[in-house]
Amino acid sequence: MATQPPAGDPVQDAPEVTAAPHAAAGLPAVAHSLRISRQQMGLARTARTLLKVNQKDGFDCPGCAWPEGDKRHVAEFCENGAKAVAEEATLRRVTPAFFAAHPVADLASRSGYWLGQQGRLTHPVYLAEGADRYEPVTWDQAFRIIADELTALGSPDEALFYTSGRTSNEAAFLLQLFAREFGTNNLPDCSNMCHESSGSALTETLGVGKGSVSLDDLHRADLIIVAGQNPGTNHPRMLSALEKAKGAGARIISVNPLPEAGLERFKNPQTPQGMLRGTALTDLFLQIRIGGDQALFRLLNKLVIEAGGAVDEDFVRTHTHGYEEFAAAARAATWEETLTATGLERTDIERALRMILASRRTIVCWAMGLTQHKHAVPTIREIVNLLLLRGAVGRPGAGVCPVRGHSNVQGDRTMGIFERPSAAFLDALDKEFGITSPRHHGLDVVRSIQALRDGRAKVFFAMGGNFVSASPDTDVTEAAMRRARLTVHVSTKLNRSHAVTGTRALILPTLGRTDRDVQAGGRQVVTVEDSMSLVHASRGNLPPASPHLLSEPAIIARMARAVLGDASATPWEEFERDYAVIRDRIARVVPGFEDFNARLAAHPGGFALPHAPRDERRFPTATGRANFTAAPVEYPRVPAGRLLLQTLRSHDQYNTTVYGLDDRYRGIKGGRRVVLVHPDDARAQGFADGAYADLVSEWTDGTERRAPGFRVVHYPTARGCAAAYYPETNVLVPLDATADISNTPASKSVVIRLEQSPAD
Ligand SMILES: Nc1nc2c(c(=O)[nH]1)N[C@H]1C(S)=C(S)[C@@H](COP(=O)(O)OP(=O)(O)OC[C@H]3O[C@@H](n4cnc5c(=O)[nH]c(N)nc54)[C@H](O)[C@@H]3O)O[C@H]1N2
Ligand SMILES: Nc1nc2c(c(=O)[nH]1)N[C@H]1C(S)=C(S)[C@@H](COP(=O)(O)OP(=O)(O)OC[C@H]3O[C@@H](n4cnc5c(=O)[nH]c(N)nc54)[C@H](O)[C@@H]3O)O[C@H]1N2
Ligand SMILES: [Mo]
Repeated sequence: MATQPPAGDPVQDAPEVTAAPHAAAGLPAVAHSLRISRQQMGLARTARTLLKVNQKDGFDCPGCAWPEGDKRHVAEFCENGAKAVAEEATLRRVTPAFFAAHPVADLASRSGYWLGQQGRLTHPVYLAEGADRYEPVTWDQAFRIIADELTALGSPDEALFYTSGRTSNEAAFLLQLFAREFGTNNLPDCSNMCHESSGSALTETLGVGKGSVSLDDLHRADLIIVAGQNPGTNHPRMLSALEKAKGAGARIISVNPLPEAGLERFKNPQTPQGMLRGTALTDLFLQIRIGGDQALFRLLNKLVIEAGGAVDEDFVRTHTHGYEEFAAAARAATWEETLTATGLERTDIERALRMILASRRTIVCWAMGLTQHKHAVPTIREIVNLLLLRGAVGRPGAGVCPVRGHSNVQGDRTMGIFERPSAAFLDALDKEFGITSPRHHGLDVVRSIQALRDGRAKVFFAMGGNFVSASPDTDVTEAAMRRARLTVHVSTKLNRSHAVTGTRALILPTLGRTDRDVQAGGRQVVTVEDSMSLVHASRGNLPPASPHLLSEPAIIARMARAVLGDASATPWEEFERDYAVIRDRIARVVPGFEDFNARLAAHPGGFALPHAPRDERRFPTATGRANFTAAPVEYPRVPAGRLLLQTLRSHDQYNTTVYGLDDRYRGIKGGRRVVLVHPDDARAQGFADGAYADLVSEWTDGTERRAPGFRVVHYPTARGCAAAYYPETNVLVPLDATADISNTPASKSVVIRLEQSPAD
């Protein structure tokens, strides 16, 4: 069951550790991003590309989903945005000659870092049954292969159509239309592993599964709680917003098992004084135990209720449902249990309470630190409870702010990439296209893997992403993928999913965000939706990485014609010719997109989608009001001698794409196989700093999983907790370890023990 470090891979993983800095960004960030950009694309292309990131006539940064704001800096980019751009705009190429020289078995022995470093894919390639390597194939042949396999299936539900969150609105809309016309709702996406818990919790309680604040709200807030998020690395531009809010008097609480450099102090590279001194961001750091957040917020809610006059009674009476039941549950919370669950000091929680009571405009931001736990959904609902108590939803400067990951992950959902679509959405789609979409729900990521494993799914198609590396339980997932009859990846770069294939496999190379997209109808733009529901255009300006690339909409349109043939009345050819035609259809199907093309032209900076709770304090839930909820408090119980492992991102990666081997903000250099453990916990288990350990996860069914050879780093994380990078540690996350309700892999709470590494 062990995933060994790859053999024959020249990339050496030899981590060194220095003291972690206490500030993020500043000069080192600028220097680092320029170095990586120059290595990948040379100086002229670096200048030309970076100047267009997030400008109104440029392309949307392929990095994170943080919004741009209206007054853009000349270079509205951050270090990690620049790295994401360089990764895509690289001058390196993966050509047919590369595939001739590297059989699939060779690719499978390489690290993800090595694969990504080879450059942009240039030609469609095919791995025939029994062949040992990919060979070039024409586009027509590729679509014929897909059509043959799809039409041979016993049921459309034996096909899976995965989407990663870089896909544009236009491509996403076409993909879900194609899947439903073909006859399945099997549309798993990266959201299933990401903010699904947020969507589940918010839809039930507020009626809309998205954040309720704008950038302007953030600037106006007087208290911002950042829980389970590391913006310094993953949403660096958010630090500018926090800095601005601070400048206007806001206070910031960060809730995290790790002291994250970006949240401590931010050196704004856009201002001279920021470069020198920086701004201290966090006023109160609650160093919580992994998984303790629901208990923390439950107790805070009890204290708010008991504080007298702190509950916004008018709001509660007029707009909410379920207060009494919730208040009774909250009153039952105890200090004792909360201190055990959180590992916090009483005085810290009392300070947090005072800051909450002193604030009229409170925003809570969160990301994967809250969503990837067994009890993630009730945890996020507990945050909603707090905001409802304070009437802090649908008021300027206040609300919920789940900070999304991929740059268009939110838009893909809006476009219907969802395995459990609403009846209203399907009705609108059917009416517009004269089709009959299946009404039964499809499979999410975890259920897709189970279906492949059990032989119930046979064709796997991915619109971007790196499914086998991003998914939990690597060995199980890879074995499942190898059972497929056909695997198809629409990709920009090589990754491990291309080396772990079904009986037959295709790699279809596509345009990225930075590439110019010209179709028969002229130069095209695509659109994306950011984390704050702003929709705007994105235009690539670089010559495509190869003349053989097709755009994502073109690939779907041609696949649809090959598969559906004359049976389809959908104008796939017109869609490929001119994406404005796709937008006209989106306008008629998706609420909030009326007059899509006209509004896009009128608002180059983007337009905001409606959000009933934010705009009019209307809550389209089952009760017609905002719902208080009162789930029992849960937190992970860790047996003696074990640690709770969270799997997270280093500063030099974008999900499964590794840019480099450093994690500058945590003082790690030259390697990724590290495990961060509190010095007292490490010593108690006999591990000196620098010792090597195997990480062994223990699952409730008695099974164990092993990731060998991690350097132990004594690190000031919360007691009883550990941290190591994903995807190297995905092998430890059991497929069945998922969040209740959302089914998101619980990759932030894995019970492990450290074992002496034989190599040590
Ligand atoms: N440069 C870069 N940018 C990215 C990405 C990337 O890989 N690289 N990925 C993108 C994507 S898809 C996403 S979803 C986002 C991810 O953005 P983040 O959620 O910031 O990413 P993680 O590295 O998973 O960090 C999780 C944070 O939660 C904390 N945490 C872990 N467990 C707990 C807990 O139980 N309670 C609390 N309170 N905190 C906890 C961790 O210490 C860490 O600070 O970033 C997006 N942006
Ligand atoms: N253990 C653990 N597992 C996790 C997480 C965790 O925190 N811990 N986080 C989870 C989260 S939040 C997420 S979002 C998922 C990410 O899961 P994915 O979205 O599947 O993974 P990525 O690494 O973002 O995908 C990278 C690949 O996308 C392709 N690509 C890049 N740009 C484009 C494009 O424009 N078009 C197309 N077609 N392809 C493109 C490239 O080929 C690249 O290799 O991983 C999840 N897995
Ligand atoms: Mo994500």
